[in-house]
Amino acid sequence: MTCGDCTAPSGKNYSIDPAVNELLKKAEQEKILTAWDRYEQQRPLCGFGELGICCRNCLQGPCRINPFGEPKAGICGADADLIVARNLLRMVTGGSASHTDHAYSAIQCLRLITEGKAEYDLKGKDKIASVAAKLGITTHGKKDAEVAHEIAMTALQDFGNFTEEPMRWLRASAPAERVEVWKNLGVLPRNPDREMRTAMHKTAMGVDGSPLNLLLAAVKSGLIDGYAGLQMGTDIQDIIFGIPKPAKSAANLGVLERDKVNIIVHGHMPEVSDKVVEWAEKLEGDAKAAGAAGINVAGICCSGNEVLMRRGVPVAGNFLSQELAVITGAVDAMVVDVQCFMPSLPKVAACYHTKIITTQDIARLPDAEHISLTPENADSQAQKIIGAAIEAYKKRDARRVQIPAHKVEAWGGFSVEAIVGALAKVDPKNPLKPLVDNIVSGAIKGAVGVVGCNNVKVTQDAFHAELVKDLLAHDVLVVATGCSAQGLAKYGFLNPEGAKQYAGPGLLAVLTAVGEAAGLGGPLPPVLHMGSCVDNSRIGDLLSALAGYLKVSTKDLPVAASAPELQHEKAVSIGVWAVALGLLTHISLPPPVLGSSLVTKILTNDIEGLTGGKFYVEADPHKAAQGILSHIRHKRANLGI
Ligand code: BF8
Ligand code: SF4
Repeated sequence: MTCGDCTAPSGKNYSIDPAVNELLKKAEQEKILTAWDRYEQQRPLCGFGELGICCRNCLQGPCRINPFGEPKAGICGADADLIVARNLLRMVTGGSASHTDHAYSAIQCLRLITEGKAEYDLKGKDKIASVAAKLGITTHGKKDAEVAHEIAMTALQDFGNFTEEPMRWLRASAPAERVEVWKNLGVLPRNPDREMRTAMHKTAMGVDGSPLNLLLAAVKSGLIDGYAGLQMGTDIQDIIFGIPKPAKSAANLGVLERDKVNIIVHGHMPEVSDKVVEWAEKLEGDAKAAGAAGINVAGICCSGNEVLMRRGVPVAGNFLSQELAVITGAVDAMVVDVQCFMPSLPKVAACYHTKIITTQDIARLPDAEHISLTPENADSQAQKIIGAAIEAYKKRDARRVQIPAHKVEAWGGFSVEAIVGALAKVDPKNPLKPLVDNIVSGAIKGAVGVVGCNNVKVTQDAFHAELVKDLLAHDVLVVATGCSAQGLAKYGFLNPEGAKQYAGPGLLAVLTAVGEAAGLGGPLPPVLHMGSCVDNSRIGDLLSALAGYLKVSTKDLPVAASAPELQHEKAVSIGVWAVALGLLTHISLPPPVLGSSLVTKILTNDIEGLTGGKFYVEADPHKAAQGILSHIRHKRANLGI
């Protein structure tokens, strides 16, 4: 691939991140296209696609529905409601498939470790015990590896389940009250693979013609996402790589270092990112021999979150920063695994010395180097990756390096275990009591999980930051994951100073009391970084624990979720799971459903009568904050607090 065949980009400000805006100017000077430029080229986007009223499910089509007149049905007679519902089910199932396949890789890795065939240790001994306990696996007299093997096989049994019994992992993880609600709706998934196959079957030409039935199947796909994707993924990854603990690090492109070999880990699988970090430490000497001061690993997207959470590795940026990281000219290798890396990367990298390295056989990029990394060969392949990065470093052109001077202290590692551990310093016998007491007293009004992506349709990070500012100022505790957490990190929401800057007085007092009791010497950050997108299960676990303590349903808690800048179909699946848990789930960009008033009404209104949750679409961050606050007040009033 050659560089320089791009047309000049527009150079507008598309982000509130000063590092990104600085590098967009460099991209313009160097005539390199980014996602923002390609977005401009795509506009106007297809209205049928945006509304969800295009169907390509058979070869008689594609068929389109005219929202203003005729035709009102496709060739087979499918109307807008049916087409939108079918498309949504495929989208949610697509997201669930991504998360489930990710979790499946982790499960296989765990199985191979326990069979002595994989080049990883078991670092999360405490997690082995807690996961075994919830699954009803006895541990007495057994070695950790034996119990971990039973855990892996139990997970795999869910994927081999041919009975009508619902998934064991779901029943072991979700609150009993929720399981009953989902059972009554007929949406409890049995074998996740079987349900996803059925979802594809249901949506084929000439099968399910009921929009309502299809939407219930979408809820089932959301539950697959929640329990076969997120929950299994997090539980198993914690067993292999350890339960995260709070750790201080830094965020934004200023974490790149001019005199070191810079390696970016990007994607989602800690099997890759954790190994790269391990071998980067071990092979520092090779980098020094090549004239560098050492090796600096930084993360983008959820791979970055995984190694921030467990190893304190700095975050270079979130989804929309990935091309800009290459454009610094300082990245020697970008190592990707699965999900959320742009196919544009080799083209951008062709303008520099940067090596794009793919590692998973399901995810190849033409013009990238492929170093296939599996559980069985992880050590040797990780060494090859580091070697390739060092070789690339030797070709770096120092004149083209521009590392923005933006770097902000950021804390990660707030697993549920870590949060409960910090609270236990205040009340060792009853750790949740201090949190609940402060919610009851009104010092903390409620909690919101702010999650999800960047989306080129909205200014990068702006919605995350503005929404969170308003919530914190009104004494709402914020937890974050995914690219949202990485975005918030850049503006100081993830460090103790941010508590003083952003938190309302009630929230600040609690953050200070807990932070000091936990030995941090100051307040906790006002936004607690709970991890990657699969780690949204940690938010689910926290909600389950709070609901259990208060003896109420998760739907009754003064909490909400928001994915302000969602882009990936995974984010839609997570949103459906959150709605199934009973949460008000805010989004600023609607998924392609507006072509059906029936589907839109069910998702934003009627479903509340079934699960207690619903989607809330609001494109203005301050109005969204008001809407969420009024929901929290309403839930508090219902609880009599
Ligand atoms: O799984 S937040 S852009 S990186 S999809 Fe992708 Fe969205 Fe980022 Fe993590 Ni999640
Ligand atoms: Fe058209 Fe029906 Fe075929 Fe879809 S399934 S493309 S609506 S004929």
